[in-house]
Amino acid sequence: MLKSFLEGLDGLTLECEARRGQACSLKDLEALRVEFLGRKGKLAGAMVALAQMGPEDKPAAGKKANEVKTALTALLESRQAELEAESAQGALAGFDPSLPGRRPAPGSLHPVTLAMQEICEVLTGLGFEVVAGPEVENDWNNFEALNMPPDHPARDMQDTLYVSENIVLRTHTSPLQVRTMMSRKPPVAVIAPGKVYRRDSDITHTPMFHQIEALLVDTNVSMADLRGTLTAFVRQLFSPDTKVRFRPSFFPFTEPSAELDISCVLCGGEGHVAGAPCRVCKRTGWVEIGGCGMVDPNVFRQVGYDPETVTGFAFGLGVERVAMLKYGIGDLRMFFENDVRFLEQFS
Ligand code: 2U9
Repeated sequence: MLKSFLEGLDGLTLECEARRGQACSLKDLEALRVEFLGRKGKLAGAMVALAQMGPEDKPAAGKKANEVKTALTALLESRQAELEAESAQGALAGFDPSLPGRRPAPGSLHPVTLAMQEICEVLTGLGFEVVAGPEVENDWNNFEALNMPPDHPARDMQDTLYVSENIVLRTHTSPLQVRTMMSRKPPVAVIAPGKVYRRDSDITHTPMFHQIEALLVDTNVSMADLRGTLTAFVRQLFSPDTKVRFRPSFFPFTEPSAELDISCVLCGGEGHVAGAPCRVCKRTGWVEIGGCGMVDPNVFRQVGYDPETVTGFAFGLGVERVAMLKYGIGDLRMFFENDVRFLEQFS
């Protein structure tokens, strides 16, 4: 009786060993576990026989039954581990976790943005406050308030991008200073950076470009203040020995007006580099970076400021122009082509 009992138990182990490999899913394996180790399973059946044995056979039979239970459990558990490993590998088919990760290419700021930021930093350091506003403007803010009456040539359809009869894409950032003066009393010290639009397109002009303009209004503001402010500004923006030159000019919104030149950023005003003519200033020693002047009394009258009480200066810079000089870029079109080989040099 004992012998056949023990042989039967060994048979269970052998059968389980043979069949565990056929379990191809965790569900199959669970069915196998129930068949061998479940409450009504094969091992449980053997235990019923064990209960009926005589006291002389029970110890050996019990010991064997326990060993077989342990063996069956181990066989089924090891198969479970195999199945789980297989399914994990299946989900990751084609994935090699030892490969290095893909690093996303880091972006960088556009050189025009960089120049704009640097200009704003210097001017806010000198006490100016940044103002912003709409790129779609009404006729009054863009022209009329700035001493450009309806028959002014700048209003020509040839030069300005019209949205409707009285609405334009701002042709300069000056309407921002108009808005500022309409909503505040003097003193005012603001800078207006932003995109502007003109009906112009060739190698040196784009329909959209960036300007930054400054306006200072207070009692007793003079042209000497303008010149001193601009000198401090360009010395911080370019280099400490940069010189400033005013050339007489005309703008409707300033009187007197001047073109603003600085000593050449490449040759330092010498006009030549290592004996050769300077390619940046064409031997003149000077480069133009913008314009400036004293605010025209007509502009003050339009915004409700008293030109007998206050005076003011204003200046304007083309940001693409500043960026070309600062970073040594020879062609305006580079800014708009967005060639990654160009852009990544500014990271
Ligand atoms: C108000 C009054 C006066 C702003 C000024 C310029 C001269 C100027 C150019 C620089 C290069 C335009 O981008 S550019 O082509 N700007 O020459 N801008 S004075 O004068 C103002 C502005 C606002 C109320």
